[in-house]
Amino acid sequence: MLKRFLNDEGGAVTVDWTVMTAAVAGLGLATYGVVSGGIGDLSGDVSAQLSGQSISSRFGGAFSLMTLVDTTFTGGDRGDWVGGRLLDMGGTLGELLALGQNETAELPITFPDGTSTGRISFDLIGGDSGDGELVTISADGTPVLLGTYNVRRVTGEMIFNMPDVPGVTVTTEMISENRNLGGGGWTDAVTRVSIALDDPPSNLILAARSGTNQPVSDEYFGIDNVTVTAE
Ligand SMILES: [Ca+2]
Ligand SMILES: [Ca+2]
Ligand SMILES: [Ca+2]
Repeated sequence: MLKRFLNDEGGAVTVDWTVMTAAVAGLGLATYGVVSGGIGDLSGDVSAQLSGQSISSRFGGAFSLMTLVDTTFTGGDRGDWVGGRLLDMGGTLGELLALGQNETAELPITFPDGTSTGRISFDLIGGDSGDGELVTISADGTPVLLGTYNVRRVTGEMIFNMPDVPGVTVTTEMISENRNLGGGGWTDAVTRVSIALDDPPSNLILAARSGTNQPVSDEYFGIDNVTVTAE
């Protein structure tokens, strides 16, 4: 019986086709009936989300904290700093940007639109046998921090003076003093410097100038662990 059915090539294909297409069409209608409510609901949600979306033309309010610079001079990476010299002082000082006799190093900074506060932080190192020389930190040419380093003081410390500059707040925190941290055999001093700028300009040049008067093998000022953030 099966053999005869398999060998039988007769029959009305149109009847089978009509029944099958009717079944498929019916299934499609049934499926639409089940999901149409959900799809309509979802497309309504998407429409509401898209039409309610606004795009800000300013960064203002679009960011709360943005890191612009994070430089440790590791592996000889000086970031955007211009001037000075990359040296590995060994010890716990390691790689830093050193300023020798009357050298200046500059960091160009770009603050995004909408920055209400710019924060610049770095370690300032008084290295080796400094004997009362001055280091000057400036923002766009205006001195914001003056420091002296004198290894011959009993404490081997740095002493700071902050000029009164409107919109600029400078704080210093002593990290280490009167200990040899690297470089020559003399003791060194490390101070964490933090500079807060209210409504900073879009482009600002941070500069550090060393007033040392002997080679870097004797004395230097150093910069390390630089971060700049925008809020
Ligand atoms: Ca370093
Ligand atoms: Ca030293
Ligand atoms: Ca000197």
